[in-house]
Amino acid sequence: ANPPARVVQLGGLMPFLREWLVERYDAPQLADLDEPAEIEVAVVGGGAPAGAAEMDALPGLRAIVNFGVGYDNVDVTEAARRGIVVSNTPDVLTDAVADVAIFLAVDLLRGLTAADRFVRSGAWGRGERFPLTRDVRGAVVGVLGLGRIGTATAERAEAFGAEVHYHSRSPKDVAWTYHDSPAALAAASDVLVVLTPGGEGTERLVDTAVLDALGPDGYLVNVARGSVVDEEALVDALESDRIAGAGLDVFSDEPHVPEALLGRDDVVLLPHVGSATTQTREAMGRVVLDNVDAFLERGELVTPVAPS
Ligand code: 8YV
Repeated sequence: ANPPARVVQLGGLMPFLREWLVERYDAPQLADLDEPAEIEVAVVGGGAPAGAAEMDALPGLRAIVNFGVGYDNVDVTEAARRGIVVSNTPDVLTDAVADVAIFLAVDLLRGLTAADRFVRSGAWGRGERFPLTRDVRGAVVGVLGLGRIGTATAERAEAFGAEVHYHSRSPKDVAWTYHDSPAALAAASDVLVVLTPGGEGTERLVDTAVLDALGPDGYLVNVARGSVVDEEALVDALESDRIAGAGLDVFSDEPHVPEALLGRDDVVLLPHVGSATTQTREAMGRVVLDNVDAFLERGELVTPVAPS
């Protein structure tokens, strides 16, 4: 008989990663697990929760390997308390996510996907005119959270001739303009791009006050986590024309998108595709495997997250 599996799969992993995990480690799904006590490593996908309940179900667990750079689905504090280490997939998805962030910023300013809808509706053919939009050059792009993806987004914004402002917990050694609060950043921004991690420290960081500071000519982009934006406040600000529009790749309760947003022409809605290219997802999968290998071989993770 084969030795019992030491690796388990939690949540929705992509088919190629499932196959790799089965081939290499004979890793079952949590539901199909015979000997939970033998499991040392849990590979978590699709933002599936990994909290006290999952840790209780796997008494021998020593490492949680998360597919995704964001790990707000993992209870890192509880893991640390139990001596369980956690890894994520940084760096390999930075460009892909920053591409979507800048795409949404440019799209909102230039109305491109709205213009596509305009053509498809037959309006252009009937002789209607699409309204004028706004230059990207000279616009202020405000980056909320100047980490890896925030920095890559700021560099892209500069390449478009936009002016970059930012807010982070502390000022960084960069030439861009720092603001000491999200509201101050929003007040200075034409497009506010949310790029903070999700989780407790950032929950509803973008609230009514921040949206009102952004103002009737300001746009919001969120490619981080739905939890960072107060979604009800956002819908309210859009419905009362207190902000100009929003580009959203993430939502509070995915895949549920607030009904009130679906019919609006001033919003661009994406199904959480920031990292969703073949190359990037494969690279993320490779980082996951490297972490599992390194942990099983020498008890170390390649890309550990700092315990909170
Ligand atoms: C993933 C993401 O789609 O990396 C992240 O934090 O949000 C995306 O790349 C997500 O983690 C679900 O697997």
